[in-house]
Amino acid sequence: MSQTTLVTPSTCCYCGVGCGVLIEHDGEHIHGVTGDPSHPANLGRLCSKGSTLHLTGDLTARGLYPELRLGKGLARARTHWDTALDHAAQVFADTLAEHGPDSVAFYISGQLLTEDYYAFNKLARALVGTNNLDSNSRLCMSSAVVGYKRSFGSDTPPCSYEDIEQSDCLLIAGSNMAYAHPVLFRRLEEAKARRPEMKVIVIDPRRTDTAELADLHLQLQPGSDVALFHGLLHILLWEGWIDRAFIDAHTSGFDELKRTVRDYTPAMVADICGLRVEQLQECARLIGNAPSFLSLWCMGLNQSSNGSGNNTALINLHLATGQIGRTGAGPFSLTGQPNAMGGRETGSLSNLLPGHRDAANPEHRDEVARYWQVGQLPDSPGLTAIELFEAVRDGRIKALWIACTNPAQSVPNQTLVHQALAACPFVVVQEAFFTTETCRYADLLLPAASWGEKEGMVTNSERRISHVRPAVPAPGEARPDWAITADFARRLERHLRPGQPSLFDFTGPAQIFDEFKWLTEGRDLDLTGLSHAVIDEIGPQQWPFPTGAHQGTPRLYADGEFPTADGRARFVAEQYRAPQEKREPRYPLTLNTGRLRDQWHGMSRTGTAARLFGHVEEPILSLHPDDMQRRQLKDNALVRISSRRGSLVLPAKADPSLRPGEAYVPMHWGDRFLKGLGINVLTQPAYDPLSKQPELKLSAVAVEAVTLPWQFYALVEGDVQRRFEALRPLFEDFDYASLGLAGRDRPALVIRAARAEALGGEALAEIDRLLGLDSGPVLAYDDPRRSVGKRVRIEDGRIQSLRLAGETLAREWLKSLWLDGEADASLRRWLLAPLSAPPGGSGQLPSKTLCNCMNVSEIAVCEGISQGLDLQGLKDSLGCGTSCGSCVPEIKRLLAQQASVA
Ligand SMILES: Nc1nc2c(c(=O)[nH]1)N[C@H]1C(S)=C(S)[C@@H](COP(=O)(O)OP(=O)(O)OC[C@H]3O[C@@H](n4cnc5c(=O)[nH]c(N)nc54)[C@H](O)[C@@H]3O)O[C@H]1N2
Ligand SMILES: Nc1nc2c(c(=O)[nH]1)N[C@H]1C(S)=C(S)[C@@H](COP(=O)(O)OP(=O)(O)OC[C@H]3O[C@@H](n4cnc5c(=O)[nH]c(N)nc54)[C@H](O)[C@@H]3O)O[C@H]1N2
Ligand code: SF4
Ligand SMILES: [Mo]
Repeated sequence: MSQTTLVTPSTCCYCGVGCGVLIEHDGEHIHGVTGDPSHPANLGRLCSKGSTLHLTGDLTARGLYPELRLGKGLARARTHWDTALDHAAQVFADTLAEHGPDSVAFYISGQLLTEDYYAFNKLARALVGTNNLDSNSRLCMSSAVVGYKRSFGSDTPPCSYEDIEQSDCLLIAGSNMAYAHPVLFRRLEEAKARRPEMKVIVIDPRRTDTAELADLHLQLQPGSDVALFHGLLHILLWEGWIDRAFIDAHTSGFDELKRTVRDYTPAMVADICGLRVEQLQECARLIGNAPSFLSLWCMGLNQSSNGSGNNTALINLHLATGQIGRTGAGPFSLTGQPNAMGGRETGSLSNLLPGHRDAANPEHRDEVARYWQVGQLPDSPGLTAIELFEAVRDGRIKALWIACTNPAQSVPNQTLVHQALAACPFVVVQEAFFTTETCRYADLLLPAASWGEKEGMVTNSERRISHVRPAVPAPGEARPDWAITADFARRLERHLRPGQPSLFDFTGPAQIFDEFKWLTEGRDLDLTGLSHAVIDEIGPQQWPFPTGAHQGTPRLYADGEFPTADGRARFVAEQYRAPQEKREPRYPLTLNTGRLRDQWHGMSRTGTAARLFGHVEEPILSLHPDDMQRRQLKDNALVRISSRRGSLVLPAKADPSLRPGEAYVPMHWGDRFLKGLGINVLTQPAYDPLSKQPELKLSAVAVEAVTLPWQFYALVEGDVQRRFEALRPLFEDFDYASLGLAGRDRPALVIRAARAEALGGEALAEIDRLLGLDSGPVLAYDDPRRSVGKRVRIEDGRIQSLRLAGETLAREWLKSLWLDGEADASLRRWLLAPLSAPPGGSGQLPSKTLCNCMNVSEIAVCEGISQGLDLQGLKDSLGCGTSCGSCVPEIKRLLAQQASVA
């Protein structure tokens, strides 16, 4: 292996900001990742996730070889690619022959590259002849797609990141950018520091780190955004803060909308939204008087049974004020996944076709069919994500192909999803990490190359296309997604189109992109001037970029021309509808779910980097302090949270950033990391009637204390993935069990669990064996009368693993001894004494790592603050916040709290 460091410029595989990264490697392994200073999205910055990408490649979690199960109930066995794909082609061909094209479905992902998407699209629509091709973007962006199309006539977000820096008034609705788009948030923080007169409005039922930056935070009742936006328009009209000339020249439908919003009086809207009339007036004043007004939004608006209405109601504000097509102005939907936009471009939702076309439009179908040289494309509507899993459960779908997404964690109403996957006759899963919940159900499991190993294009939130480049070979026999798909398609062609020339003679991503791009010719997103080579030469570019162009397009609609039939943008008058589930006596709280700063979705990747658990280590259910008190709950008490669909046991914590009556839980814990099918066992599948996007942000729930006196805690260093797989099944018998990692240089698996009664001796012995606590240098203490026991393995003067059973008062103390590499006399004394509490008392709370880059704990920051240090002082003395900056909002929040206490 060569010792020289090679550098490959590529793109981060997490969020839709689309940061450029420089991958440092030796041709075999990736050693480091830094921000690419020349990439226009991030100009060298990275967040806590991007900068730790090189720590996430644990090979023991990766898929290396295809695995095939030859009958339900049997185990999967390793197989060859040829056998795997021939078998899949045979099963698909048989199913299609017997049950027709709509008996199979493809469920894909916003994390695929443009070329991967294109291959799947052609496979489903041109070869199989079904529109049953949907993606996890249904859970994510489909309301934004509907919103843009209804208002503008096409799915064309008009803005650029620079507009965020240049705007005079920025409205951020249902987006926690500080966690979910951190590098953009850094750019916003810096712009606001440079131009303090810039106003920021945040609309979110929680006081997030994003809201901390706001001049005005509207902490509205969840699900009431349509009423709020109509109420704001009502005030703008009343005050005359609208742009009549723009409305007359460039829009249609204003009179109808005016009639609609007439009813949305400030008093009524304040009541629906749980806000004060003055707050509405202040918000309207900021918008109505701003030279430029930009809005950003994300899942708080999209993941709603009013998702498309939320989008159009917000866009209405821009059209009414003429705030579009200018610097610092416009409605700017933030995309979540790295290539959510590419999915829209290639038509990867069941109702779309490549090139921003519609599957329901016969002309569009003809255009694509002609280009692909197939007779026709299917005209029956395809299933959308929620409908798709219902159809799988009902037996209508008999073969399901899943790629680059983990529906057995991320789709609402998990009970149904797990039933569906278990019942489906043939499930193919194309995955980079074989650890996910969905992989368990695969009859055929195919190893996919992943970030750092594969090549193609991605489009970020600002329509900018970047080249994702490989640095190292994929491990084992893992292959790029486009190649797997095309190889399968060619084998299926032998059954369906024998003797005809292949539709899938792809030679590589560059050639696939060139084939795809001509489907965008002359359309809003025209990419025909781009290619892999062009991007390599002139850097990432924003579409449209037609043939002959020399640079991309930063802003659209400057001329007030919109891609509708009459060239005018449309006001959409959609009434406010109350959310699908309401609080009621049996379910008196509403549950909101969302992201943590350092985790990504189902944690298949981030969950392999121990340090990313430092910020939040457990799936905490947050409740308003009043709701905790009403239930007489103390912090970290275990509670049962139930919805109409299922229930889970979780530790609860008071969180004053919530409104009373609301619960919040991070979305990341699925059945692997948390016993009980994960967070989405609770959430509801109800969806928006137009976008079919489910209401993941609002479910009615009940929370009650549970008594689970027999507690369990274990920590074991090394070989974490294998131990994880072996230990996880043994915790099915617990009422609560969460697994995660801890540490930095020496990762450990950490298990917290609880039951009503003591676990049997044999089961405990089996756990001890897997923890390496059954023999060797292990100190043990047991008190069988109380069913309490402790085990610590000490090697080379350090704790190597430990287990507490019965009660766990000493767990944080022991964890800190392990972290510090200490095994001193006090530990030995404690171990051999009946006392369970650690020396110095039992009140120690878990200490979280605020700054991941510099490894600075919350305790250290709080101590610094109490010594009088300000942000700069903390940076200088502790180093926190000096690298990626992701922790800065939280440090500011702690400083503000201290100031308000003082
Ligand atoms: N760290 C991290 N970053 C990510 C991801 C990740 O997994 N981890 N995932 C990426 C993806 S795919 C996506 S889609 C984005 C999501 O990015 P965001 O949408 O910003 O993230 P969320 O935390 O899902 O939700 C945003 C906010 O919506 C608020 N909200 C809930 N209900 C309502 C409501 O009724 N009205 C309003 N106005 N707000 C409401 C929530 O309180 C929450 O603060 O993040 C991307 N970035
Ligand atoms: N309760 C609740 N649920 C939610 C949300 C919420 O806010 N609340 N948000 C929703 C949203 S917005 C989204 S986008 C979804 C995300 O939900 P998912 O799509 O299920 O999320 P991921 O865990 O990112 O799944 C991507 C999978 O692809 C695998 N993978 C990574 N790279 C590659 C690759 O190159 N090729 C292949 N084939 N596989 C790869 C990863 O290991 C991972 O298992 O979750 C949704 N679910
Ligand atoms: S903001 Fe963070 S997660 Fe998003 S692309 Fe940039 S480095 Fe990656
Ligand atoms: Mo998303």
